[in-house]
Parts: sequence; C-alpha cells; structure tokens
Amino acid sequence: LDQTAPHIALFPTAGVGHLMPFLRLAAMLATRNCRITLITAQPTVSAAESDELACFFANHENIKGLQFQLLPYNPSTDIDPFFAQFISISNSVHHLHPLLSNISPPLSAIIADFTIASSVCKVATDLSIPTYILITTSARFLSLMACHSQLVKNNPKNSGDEGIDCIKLPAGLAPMPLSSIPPPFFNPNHYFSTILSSNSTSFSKVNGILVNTFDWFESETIEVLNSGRVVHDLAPILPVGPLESFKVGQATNLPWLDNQPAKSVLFISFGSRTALSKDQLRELGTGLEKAGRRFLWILKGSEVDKQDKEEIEDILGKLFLERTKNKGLVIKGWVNQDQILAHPAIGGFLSHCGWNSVMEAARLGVPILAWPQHGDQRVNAQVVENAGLGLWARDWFWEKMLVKGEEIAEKIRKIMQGENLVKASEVEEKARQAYGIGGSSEKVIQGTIEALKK
Ligand code: BUP
Repeated sequence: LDQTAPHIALFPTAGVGHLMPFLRLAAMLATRNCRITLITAQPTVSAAESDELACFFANHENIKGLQFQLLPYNPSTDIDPFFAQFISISNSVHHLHPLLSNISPPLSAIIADFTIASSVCKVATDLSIPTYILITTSARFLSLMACHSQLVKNNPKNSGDEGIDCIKLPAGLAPMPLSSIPPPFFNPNHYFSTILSSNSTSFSKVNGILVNTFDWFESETIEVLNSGRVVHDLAPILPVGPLESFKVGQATNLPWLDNQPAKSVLFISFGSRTALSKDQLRELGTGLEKAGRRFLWILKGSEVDKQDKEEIEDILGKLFLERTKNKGLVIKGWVNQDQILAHPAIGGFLSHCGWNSVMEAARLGVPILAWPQHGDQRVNAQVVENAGLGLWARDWFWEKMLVKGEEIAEKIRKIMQGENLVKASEVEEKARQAYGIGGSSEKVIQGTIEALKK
C-alpha cells in the first residue's frame, strides 16, 4: 500500500443479504490499494453470518476486523429478528465514537448500510469522516425509499379511491404497481416504515450512495435519481455492481451437479431468510415433478437458520424424494450459491429476487423465474423482467393462497426454454462491460477511491 492509500471502514448490518455485498466491496477495495476495516456487530443473528465472516477473515488477512459489541436490547417478540438487529445497532452506534476516533491511520471514509445510515452519519460527521451508504437493493427500490415520506403523506390507501392500482412517483420515475410496494411501507407505526423514515433523511447528508447495480441494468432510474428531481439534494448515486465474488477455495462439493448435462438444471433458492409454508413447499415439489426438469433445490424451513431443524424427508416425504431421485437433488444447509450459479449445468434460477441473487444471476447470465415473497422483492422482480433477465410470475402474491403445482410446472417449463438463456447471456455481456476495465461500474469505484486519497 502506498502513502496515499485511503483507509475505509465498512459497516454492514444484519442478515447475509446485507453482509455479502459489504464483504464483496471490502475485498474489491482491498485489491485496489485501500486499507480496509470491517466493523462487525456482535452477536450476529444467523449462523450463516458468523460462518461467512469467519471464512472471509481467514481468507483476507489484509482486512482488519473491528468487533462492535451491541448494547442489550429487548425488542417486542413479534418483530422480525433481522429488523430488531438493525434497530439494536442504531441504538448502540454512539459507542462507536471512541473506537473510530482512535483508529490508526485515521479513517478516510466510512461506508454504512442504509438501515443504520442516520446514526452512523451523525457519529462520522462529529469526527469529520466522509460517509457513504452502500445500498443492498435495486436502484428502483432505492427510488421508492427516497420518496418514502412523500408517499406516506399522500398514502393512496387513504385517498378513498379504491380503484387505484398504480401510484405515480415523482420526477418521471415510472409509476409503481401498488401491489409491488410492501404493505408495511405505508404504515408509519411499522418497524419497516420507521427504519425507512429515520434513515432516508441521510440520503442528502452523505457524500455518495453506492448501489450494487449497473448503469445498463437500471439506466432510467439511475438517471432520474441523479437528476436531482426526486430529492433535490440527494447525494450522487454511484452504481458499482454487479459486485465481484470474493470466494476462494471453498467450493461446495456437488458431484451430482457435475454429472448433469449443460444448462439442464433449475436452481431453486429463496435466500437466507425466507421460508415458504410447508404446504407451499410441497406444491413446489409437485410442480418440479410435473415440470419434468432437473433441479437442485436449497430447502429452507424457517426464517433464522439456527431454528431450522426439520429433516427434508419430514417436509417433502420419502416418496417424493424417491420418485425424483434421478432428476433432482434437495439440500438443506448453506451452499456457495455463486459457485452453483456459475456451474455449466445450471440453466435457470427459481428465485425470490433478493437483490444479491439478482446481481449474481446477471453477472453469470442465468435466467430467473422470479417468485418474490416480501420486502423489495416484487419491485426487484419487475427490474429483472424489464432487463430481459427472466420472467416474473406476477400473479403469485405473497398474500395469495397456495400457488398450485400445475401452475408452477408451467412456468418452470417456460423459464427453461433456450430463448431465456440467450437473453440472459446478453445481460451477462452488459454486466461484464460494466465491471470490466474502463466499464461504468469500475470507473465509479476508481473515482470514489481517488476522491478519498489524501
Ligand atoms: Br440461502 C444462501 N448460500 O445457501 P439475497 C444464500 N447465499 O451463498 P436474502 C449463499 O446469500 P435480503 C446459500 O448468494 C446471496 O449473495 C447468496 O442474499 C448467498 O437474499 C446472499 O439474494 C443472499 O439478497 O437477503 O438472503 O433474502 O432479504 O437482504 O434480500
């Protein structure tokens, strides 16, 4: 590292979906002449987070860890444990002040997760440290978050007009189907909404808003956000994706996958914190069987992995596993998703559209069958479809009763058709141009580093 190397602290929050992009960005900055300190809130919510962190530090000796012990916090029992952690970190952040002021060499910048942005920004401003946010969702969902207070004020659900199915967004942003906006968004008493309202004020206070997306993938939204017409003093939107995978030498050993024909297997995962109901899991099993395609299914039985104890056989039944043993493999537990998506046998991805999964599929040219469940996922699914990266099963609602096996089978057959692969490889090519030398995302990363040099 040379004398001008900036020292950057990164501060992720809770859940692998929020952790992974921070680890990726940390590794990327470290290979671009930056000193990196990774702040980790202790204890983590899920085992997957602590495992990923242990593995990351073991493979990146040049990156320093700064453990941050959280103050005791007793949330109400009905709160999502990951949301509770966002709040707990925010409540503890003032204790970070002495840790950051004593850090050596002094920090050039801190990059924080959106869910704690306001409290981090306050501490960093006191210490005159430039602050950036790293957004772990789409630019499209970011645009919604940026308008949160305006939208809550003009809540279309209070307008008395029952017929509204789309809401207008400011400044020429494309209108948004009301059904894509997570219901707690409009409820000012819900944690989801209070986290948004308390942190979205920082959008105009920070030095920049890094987003794991790329210009081509969300050009319209990025342009409108950067025009200053959505929020007039919004910090610059800095698209830096799709972030690079950092994994080294921890392959998931799947000889079954190695023996499948090219592009023949549908990969199924609903991310690290979404568990379908048992009935829905069985219907999905029926759908897979009826579709007759090969599949690799990462099964998740409960929201937090530490509580996920039920055996696959108890959920799906011995007979299902026997009938499908030549066509599919069901796994419970953590896999290296990136490495699986990169495998030549994978030809499709049934996904909940967590944004990391979307960016991984874009980077690797895997077509997505989007089955969003909650949060930002319906908004992300629309982005996927618009970009030509796959199909969105838009009638499969989170509030809707069971989606039947027959319907699922029909969509699986569709996504596994060759034309989707062709379109997805076009997206892959655009992604490669963005993260390659001289590409739009790489330029943004280099520009940000330059700005932080002393
Ligand atoms: Br499950 C699983 N292995 O077994 P998303 C996930 N991942 O590597 P989520 C694995 O975790 P949010 C597994 O590649 C992705 O980078 C996966 O993030 C990786 O969804 C990450 O896709 C999961 O954004 O997070 O977990 O629902 O709720 O924040 O969207």
